[in-house]
Amino acid sequence: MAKVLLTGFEPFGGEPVNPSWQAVSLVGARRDDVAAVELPCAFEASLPALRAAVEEHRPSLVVCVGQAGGRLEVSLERVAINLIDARIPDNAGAQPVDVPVVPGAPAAYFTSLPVKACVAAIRAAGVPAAVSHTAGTYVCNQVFYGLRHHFSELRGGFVHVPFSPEQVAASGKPGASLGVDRVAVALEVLVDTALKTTEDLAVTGGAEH
Ligand code: PCA
Repeated sequence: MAKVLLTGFEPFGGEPVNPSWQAVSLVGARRDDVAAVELPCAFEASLPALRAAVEEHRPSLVVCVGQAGGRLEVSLERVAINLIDARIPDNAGAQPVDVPVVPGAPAAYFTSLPVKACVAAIRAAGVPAAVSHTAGTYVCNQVFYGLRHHFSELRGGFVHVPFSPEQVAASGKPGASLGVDRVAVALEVLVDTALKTTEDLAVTGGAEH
């Protein structure tokens, strides 16, 4: 049985691919201890799909991964908020605005990944990475919040990844990108670091804005 569950998302927003799933599936193919599952980019279906994956694979560590176009680095998300405010419709056509992920539940949860140690290890492997303090208000934040609310006993968190160079090239506009192979390296380093780190590093990862 796999002890690590990695999830990526299906393409959304008009993109033909989603680098989160491309990288996650590479890691899943390389490692016996990792199960790779693709989640739908749809508010109604995403958390049931996550639940099914957790029940099937019974992991002790869950890392959900999503695309964050425009980001410069692999972003280790620190906070999930109990809010959905969709800027664009999801893949099922739903566009909820200002509704909670879980009615009556706490405003936010923190990741239980050692994000500072993971950032340091990913950078040491030659891939740009940083701590992020917002996972947005779309399906990724919903999945991150649901993971921490429904599976709080599991070690888990969320990682956003930049567009791939192929996506930026196809857009015909300048923009930040990171190759899917580099993202896959970062995810492997992250998994190894999370599995062996019980206490996070006390180094700064904060931001003024
Ligand atoms: N990124 C979106 C949803 C799916 C994905 O890969 C987000 O950041 O919410």
